[in-house]
Amino acid sequence: MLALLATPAAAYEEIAVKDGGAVAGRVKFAGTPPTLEPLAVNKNRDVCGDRKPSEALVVGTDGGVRGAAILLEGVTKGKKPTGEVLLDNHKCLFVSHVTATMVAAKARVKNSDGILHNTHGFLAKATVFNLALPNRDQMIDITKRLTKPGVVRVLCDAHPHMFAWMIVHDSPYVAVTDERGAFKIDGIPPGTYKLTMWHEGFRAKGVDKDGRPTYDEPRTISKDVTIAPNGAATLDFELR
Ligand SMILES: [Cu+2]
Repeated sequence: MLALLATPAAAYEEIAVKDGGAVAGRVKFAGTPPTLEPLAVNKNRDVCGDRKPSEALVVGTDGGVRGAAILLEGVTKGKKPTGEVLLDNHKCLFVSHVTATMVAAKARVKNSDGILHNTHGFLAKATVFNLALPNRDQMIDITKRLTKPGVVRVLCDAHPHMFAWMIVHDSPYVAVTDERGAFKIDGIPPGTYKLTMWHEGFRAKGVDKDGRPTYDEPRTISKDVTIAPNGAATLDFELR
């Protein structure tokens, strides 16, 4: 999975996409999802509270899975990236728990709390960013740190219950499912592609030496999708 997402990419080229199409769908949980134990807070309980929910698996309306990433693979020429990622330390959780961007697209980390958070991103074992944010409303731009595609695991060095994921893709054709499990990617040059769903993994395995909760490995499911000129493809994924 990591190898798949970390394949060195040809430099992405922005073009005016002619007759672009879209793909949309949902990620749903099949069967009864496990109930995840809340996570104990190790310090700053006056601000954070004693426990926080685990966001490793969030199943909402009609079985929709929030926080799955959807990556359209192999697009080397396409639309201009839009939007930006703002990863906020908010009430002692990372908001959003899963974010997605592309290499060198605008991304920032923020602290909305009045306590120290230390946002530490890893690509495999290498540190991508390591940012102490002691002050409320402090913000640091990490755009230039996002030089390689891959799945960045984000931890807070101060609070073991805090973890998140930042998906750095090699093109802007990436999305994260909403609370309904829905996603949409548009402006796609017509063609046939692989569409990959990534989910972080959610079966609780225990805690590591720092008291950080551990879950099973992230999962991926890939499907082929054909985008017709001005077409709208639909593709669903099932997590179990
Ligand atoms: Cu923290």
